[in-house]
Amino acid sequence: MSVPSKTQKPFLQALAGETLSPPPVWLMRQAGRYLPEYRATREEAGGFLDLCYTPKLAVEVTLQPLRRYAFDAAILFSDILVVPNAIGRQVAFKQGEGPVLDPLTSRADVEALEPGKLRERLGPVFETVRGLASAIPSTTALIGFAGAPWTVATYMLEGGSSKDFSVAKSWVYSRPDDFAALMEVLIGATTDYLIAQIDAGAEAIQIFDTWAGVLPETEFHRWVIEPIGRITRALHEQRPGVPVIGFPKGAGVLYETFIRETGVDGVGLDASVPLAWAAKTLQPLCTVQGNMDPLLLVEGGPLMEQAVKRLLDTLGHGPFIFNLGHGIVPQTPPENVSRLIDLVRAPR
Ligand code: 1CP
Repeated sequence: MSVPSKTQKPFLQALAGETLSPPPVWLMRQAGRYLPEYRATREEAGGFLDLCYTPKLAVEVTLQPLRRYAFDAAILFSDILVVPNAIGRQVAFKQGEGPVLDPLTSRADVEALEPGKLRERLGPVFETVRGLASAIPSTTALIGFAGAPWTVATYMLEGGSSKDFSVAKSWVYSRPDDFAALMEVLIGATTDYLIAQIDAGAEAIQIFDTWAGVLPETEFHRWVIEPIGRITRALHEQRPGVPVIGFPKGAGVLYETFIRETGVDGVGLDASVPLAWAAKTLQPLCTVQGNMDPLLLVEGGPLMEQAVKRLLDTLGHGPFIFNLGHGIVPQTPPENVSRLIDLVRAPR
């Protein structure tokens, strides 16, 4: 039996620069709390990290949305915070709250990180990827992912979610050498982690820089563009042919420089990016992915229909992957997701 070639997978064709009609579609956080079957499996797992570290259950929740909807891609079920956990930090997810980490407070804490342990400790994640590679439909692509160093660093320094990123920014501005040391560790660990996901069967990589938009221009270059550029170049050199999508959420006009300087194959647009500008300025540079507001998916109805039409009219004439501008929110009615896919796939 022949291995399915890339040409059978619309998601990979779009990332290779092809214009497809209809465009491929998947949704960030397509597995998650809006699905009752996810809530049941999560209950069975106990904690959220137990779910991420139990391959059988992680494979199951990755496949759940694919049973309901014919998405063109599956994304490994895990979290960006397994990396800090694997290099020696405590990470906990309390039901209904965000993540909680023991914050790094000193250079000694940075020097005590254990990037050499990552591959062994994240063995269950690679086993999940291997399980998925053999379980997903032949036209569905498998996406591996990691958080970008800046976004992961914010959680490690703040000890969890943040409103103003004051602790992380105080490291950036007043302890630049300590911050640079932390970022070096994260750049190396993230590259290593993504290579291992590719070797386990991931066919494309997405790098989530959720908090990219809180940095001023100078720091955006240094701590968003440079690290993601280094990771992307390392992946392209060491595992050629595997496309990389960058998602520098909130980057605004810096999206253009981000694409030019990182060399990503695709870029995830957040919901605030103007579509005509994206079509003219960004789409000639790489494949664009996005960017419907996740709250319009909660709303459904004519407002969602108009948004889908506008996206297809504006970005559908070039390399494009339909997605949201950020992850699906828990209050999303599952039937609105079916309707969305029908609208994206309707003959035009
Ligand atoms: O069941 C639960 O209560 C946990 C909710 C949840 C889920 C479903 C968390 C906790 N993480 C995830 C899975 C997840 N996280 C995936 C895989 C599933 C999929 O996409 O289908 C991915 C790609 C992520 C990535 C992630 N985790 C990001 C980057 C993307 C984004 O949404 O911005 C970030 C910032 C995180 C941290 C995190 N993990 C969980 C939460 C609630 C958060 C956000 C905390 C915050 O807002 O600061």
